[in-house]
Amino acid sequence: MERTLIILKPDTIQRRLIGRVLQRFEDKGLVLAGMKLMCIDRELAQTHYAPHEGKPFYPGLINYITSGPVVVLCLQGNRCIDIARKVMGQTFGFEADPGTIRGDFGASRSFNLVHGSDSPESAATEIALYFSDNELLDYAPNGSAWVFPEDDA
Ligand code: 3AN
Repeated sequence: MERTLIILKPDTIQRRLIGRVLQRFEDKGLVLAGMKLMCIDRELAQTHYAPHEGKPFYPGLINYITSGPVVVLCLQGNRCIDIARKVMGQTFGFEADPGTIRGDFGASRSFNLVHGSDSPESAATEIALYFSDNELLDYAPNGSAWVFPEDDA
């Protein structure tokens, strides 16, 4: 089973969209392995976004992600990294397709509601940044065999 790191960013929390955004991932059948409400300090934000350091939007990105509480999720399921990114939609709300989180709730370049890991390598690094092993649960909810059949790994 693959895992990915999702962040419901400060705009999702301030706009009271936590439930509706989380519902998109649950509807798809992805399983919650971990979840916490927290504030990201500047040091953690700089570590997380180190690959973007030096880009013009980097200072704004750090200010945005540290501007208020976030909800951090670890989701689990076959192909969940790619699935979660499709559920999220393209980076900018004004380009994202309707039916995606960013397409349905976002309209800007900078406030894009959610973060999702973009590869198995970044998922492993990012999950370790936000969760210790004992905060992650490995379980199969009733019905998950109907979402992730054994012969479909
Ligand atoms: P994604 O989150 O879709 O993987 P990336 O990895 O290209 O997007 O960018 C990481 C984050 O940086 C985005 N989520 C977005 O918040 C921000 N970002 C990327 N490009 C821009 C930009 N041109 N202007 C403002 N913010 C940007």
